[in-house]
Amino acid sequence: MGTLTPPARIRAFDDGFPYGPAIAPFSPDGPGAEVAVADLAGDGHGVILAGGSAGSHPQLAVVDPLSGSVRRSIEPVPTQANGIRLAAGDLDGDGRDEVVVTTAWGGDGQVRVLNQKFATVDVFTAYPWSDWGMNVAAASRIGFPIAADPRTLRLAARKRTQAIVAHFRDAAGAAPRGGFRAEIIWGDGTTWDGTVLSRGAGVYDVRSLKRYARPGRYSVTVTLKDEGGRSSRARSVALVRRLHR
Ligand SMILES: [Ca+2]
Repeated sequence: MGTLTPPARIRAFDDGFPYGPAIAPFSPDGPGAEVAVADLAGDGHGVILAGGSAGSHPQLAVVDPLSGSVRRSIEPVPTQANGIRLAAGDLDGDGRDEVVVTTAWGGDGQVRVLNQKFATVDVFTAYPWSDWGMNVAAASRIGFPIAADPRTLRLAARKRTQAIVAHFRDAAGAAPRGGFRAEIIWGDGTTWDGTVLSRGAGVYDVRSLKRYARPGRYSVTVTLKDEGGRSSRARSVALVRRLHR
């Protein structure tokens, strides 16, 4: 919860009780705060995001919820904006939250998607006009995240090879029984079920056999799903070279 008018103060609550310190994300003469929570690492631990609610040069501050300290602060939109609005959610399904930023009334009216390092990965206009300001929202995650780590596979064409196609790390920890299944879209028009190998402590490899007919660069999408409806998606790459005889 944050104060929209200055001075900016943020307070987290757990089941109705204050959790962690009262947070002052900006300087005392700064704006009020818009608030979002993002699990950037996909490990079940969120950070608090504070956005300047009004004024030019709006800041996006990343706050440690336990200490209340500002880990970093950036300016995610053009300086002439009049405050920003924030949301966070896992837009690409890899278990780690992206950050969505847009401008308040008087800004450029564009929606920006930032990755976990706060680099802009997408910019779009939601409405055919600018200056009006918007709020943004993203769907909430259900349950603990499963962080996906893609791999680069180096294979030879026309040769059947066994490969680990993706790693996954479940923030829920080790499952009591193997309830995961994996689907691999190979990028050459074929789809196959991968073998899920538990490495312990909630870490999984997905393995499969594959034979590509032709050399090239293929996008390999690996989706891990559990019985409870959670899922995570790794976008791996297969570099397939010509097989020399
Ligand atoms: Ca993501």
